[in-house]
Amino acid sequence: MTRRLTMAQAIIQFLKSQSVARDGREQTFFGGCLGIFGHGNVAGIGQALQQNPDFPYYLFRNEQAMVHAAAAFAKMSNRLRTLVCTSSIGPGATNMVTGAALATINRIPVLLLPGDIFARRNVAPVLQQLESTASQDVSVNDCFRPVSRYWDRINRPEQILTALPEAMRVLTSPAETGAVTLALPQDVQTEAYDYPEEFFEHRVWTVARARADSGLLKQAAEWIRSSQRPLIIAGGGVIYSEATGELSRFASRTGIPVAETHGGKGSLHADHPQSAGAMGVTGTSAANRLAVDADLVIAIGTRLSDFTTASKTAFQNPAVRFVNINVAEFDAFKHAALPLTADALQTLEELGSALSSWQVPQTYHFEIARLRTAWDQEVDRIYARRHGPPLSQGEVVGLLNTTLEPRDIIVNAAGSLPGDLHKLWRTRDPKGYHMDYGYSCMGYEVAGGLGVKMADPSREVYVLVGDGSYLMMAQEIVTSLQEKIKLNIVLFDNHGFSSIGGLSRAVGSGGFGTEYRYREEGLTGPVIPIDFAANAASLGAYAVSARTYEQLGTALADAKKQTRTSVVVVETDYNDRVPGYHSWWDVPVAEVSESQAVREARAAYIEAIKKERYFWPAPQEKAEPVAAEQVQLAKG
Ligand SMILES: Cc1ncc(C[n+]2csc(CCOP(=O)(O)OP(=O)(O)O)c2C)c(N)n1
Ligand SMILES: [Mg+2]
Repeated sequence: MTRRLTMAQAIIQFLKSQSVARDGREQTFFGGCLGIFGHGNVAGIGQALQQNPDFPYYLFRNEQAMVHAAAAFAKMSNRLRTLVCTSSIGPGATNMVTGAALATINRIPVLLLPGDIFARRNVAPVLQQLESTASQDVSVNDCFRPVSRYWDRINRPEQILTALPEAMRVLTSPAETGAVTLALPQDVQTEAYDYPEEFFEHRVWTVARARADSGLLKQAAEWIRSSQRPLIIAGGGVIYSEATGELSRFASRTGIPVAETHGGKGSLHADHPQSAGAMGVTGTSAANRLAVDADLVIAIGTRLSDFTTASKTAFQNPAVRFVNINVAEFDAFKHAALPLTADALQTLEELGSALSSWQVPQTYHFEIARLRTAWDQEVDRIYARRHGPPLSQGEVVGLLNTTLEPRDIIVNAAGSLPGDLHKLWRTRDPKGYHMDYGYSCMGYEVAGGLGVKMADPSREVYVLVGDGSYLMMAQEIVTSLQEKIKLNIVLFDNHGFSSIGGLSRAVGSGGFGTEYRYREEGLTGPVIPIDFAANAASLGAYAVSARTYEQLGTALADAKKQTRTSVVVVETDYNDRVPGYHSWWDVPVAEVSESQAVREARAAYIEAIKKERYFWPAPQEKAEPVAAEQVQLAKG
């Protein structure tokens, strides 16, 4: 039995039939398709989508934004669901490259279907075609290769019979997932083929919970038992694996403190006695103090990026060892760790049983409690500041944290907010803190908020966005109005790049080129006044500005009552920032310079870099050499 469909129709038909299951819970994998049509997809995928109204199509404003929305949707769904993105050829396609990189770096599944140049070739060069003098097998879609976990070009309609199952394998693999790109030549999309009926049958992809090697698990338990100052680092994998409850019990029972990466923030409730808060460059005083002397680090579901390891300076105990629990072997082996290549939930359960009633030493217990109290007081201090106007970003974060409901979600990505939120946000739900800090991509915020709300319309979504990010990509406000998907947007207007301005000052460059000012002898003129509320209102959003703490409280309450997307603009102080707490980030400073400030920054840099470490395997016992006659026997 076969069905005669165009290649594009067959793709949509196939995608509709795919489900995933974990722990026996099954759900449809694709929630629909986001897209912008052009000549490269309108007659192929566009026609197929029109013919399949049960596979919803959402018209977006910018292709990069649609990939961000798809990634946010998938992240919110713990990677058990995602969205498809369709674009035309040329600029529509390359606009998606940034989104693909974000998804792949964050290990989040998205399926991208850029249109491609004719497979038939006779009419080349077609509109928007990149001509190569060396090959006719190159198009702009080759740009997706390094940022995709699976990449393919479909030059014949029957190729999807083998390409789509591969795409699904990668998308649903916790270890391999990321962007999957299938480049679809414009002519092939419309070609018909007799597809076997079996291809369209309902198919369930099981997301397995891999178990660790029993010998390594035993060894890990021994390492934990013999440790005096263990520390858990919880990454995004804890949340994706739905291991937060198990982690909470594990931490309570053993007393091991837990520090969180951006991806792992929310793994523990902020009030949990073992919660040390944020880890690394944007970490808390508690977590970073515990990291310095830790003798054993149990890194769960984290890539151990430079922000987490403070550029490899966070762990200074000469005897520190690592146990890494990760579904991806690549991550499990980082820092010469004892690798438990396995699912977080499964492994925590097994480790918990292996440790039975073991607990951290009493003195360590008290130290954790003391550090936690000191950090809590610091957060209270920052929340209670009444600075300005313009307000300090820290007190605005405080007002939001005390105003929002525990299940509300904040969405953010770039600027000075990620650092402040990582430190200061008291998370009360595993999905409450949605941050892209793998790619830290300006412009993710509004589009990402849309994806989060699409994944769970029952929750309030707060998009926190800097003025720089807003100016880069806020147009999906229109999409949110079109789809009646309400976002609560809070725009922090500090007239430029406070984050990079601060960094520029730290490297001796005095904030050069980081403020939004008119050109007058350089970019040093008056601040460019931008009426963000008018801008948002012109798109159709409910928009209001606030300058004082009280005005902001009222504005947030008003905005919440609206049924359509709202934008609350609050002016914040460019120069007032939350400090760092015992941490460092490696940003190399010019080795030679005419500027005294740069030379001083370079001298400090040379000192700081000395703390960066390499990690080598823990000393291993030598195996007994096998006697010569035994070798002979074995060969015999
Ligand atoms: C797409 C992109 N371009 C550039 C950067 C580098 N960058 C990081 S933060 C930042 C400034 C962000 O400005 P804003 O959103 O106003 O936040 P603020 O720093 O003022 O808090 C820049 C340019 C980035 N992260 N992403
Ligand atoms: Mg700014």
